Amino acid sequence: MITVFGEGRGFRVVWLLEEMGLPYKLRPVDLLAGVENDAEYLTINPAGFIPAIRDGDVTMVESIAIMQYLMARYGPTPLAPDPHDAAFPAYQQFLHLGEAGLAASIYFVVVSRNLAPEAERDNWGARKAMEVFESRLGLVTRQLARSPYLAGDKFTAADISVTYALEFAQRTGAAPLGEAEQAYVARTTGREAYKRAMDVCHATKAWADEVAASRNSRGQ
Ligand SMILES: N[C@@H](CCC(=O)N[C@@H](CS)C(=O)NCC(=O)O)C(=O)O
Repeated sequence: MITVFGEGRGFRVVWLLEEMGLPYKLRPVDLLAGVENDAEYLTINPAGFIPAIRDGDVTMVESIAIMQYLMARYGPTPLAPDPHDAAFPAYQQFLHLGEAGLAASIYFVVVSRNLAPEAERDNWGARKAMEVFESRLGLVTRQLARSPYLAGDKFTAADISVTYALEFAQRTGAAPLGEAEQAYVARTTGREAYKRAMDVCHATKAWADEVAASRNSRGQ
């Protein structure tokens, strides 16, 4: 049985597992309560960040690497086009851009704005991270003008990777999405596997519901 530790970017892993129909369990990790108090999780990932997985005697971190591991070990799956498929280069590029270009940069914008001491919130690093996010988002926008999904006509794990980053940006209010990105997110999150993943990821669901309720109360 595969165990996924933590939500956050662990949502990508849970969504992928739902798409692939693989059995798993989610073991919550509460970073806000202080990972230093979660001795069991620190034996899984001594660096203390989430997500991680345990699969038999395999332990791994890094959400994109975990997705690649699961697709390679339990595939083949249409979520990962064959390297000889014309969709493969764009798939590979956006799979990684979703984390390295989008989620990693917007994460530091958000933690700077919300968690840094007041005097350090507006800082060069956070502004640069915002620029990086926006320039990479431009590549997503350009691709969506060509095809409904990032690797072409078919949904792949690259869409899981990028959708996570776009939803994070949108929910935190760090970067509002344009019309094309909003339509894209509606398309990817309309999938049954996404909905099942949301039912499993209680913290993510509670956060999404809270954001939606607060926007509704402000008439947005
Ligand atoms: N590149 C990593 C990023 C992991 C990451 O930064 N996770 C966040 C939550 S989603 C976290 O644990 N932050 C706390 C920390 O880094 O100490 C991945 O894709 O898994």
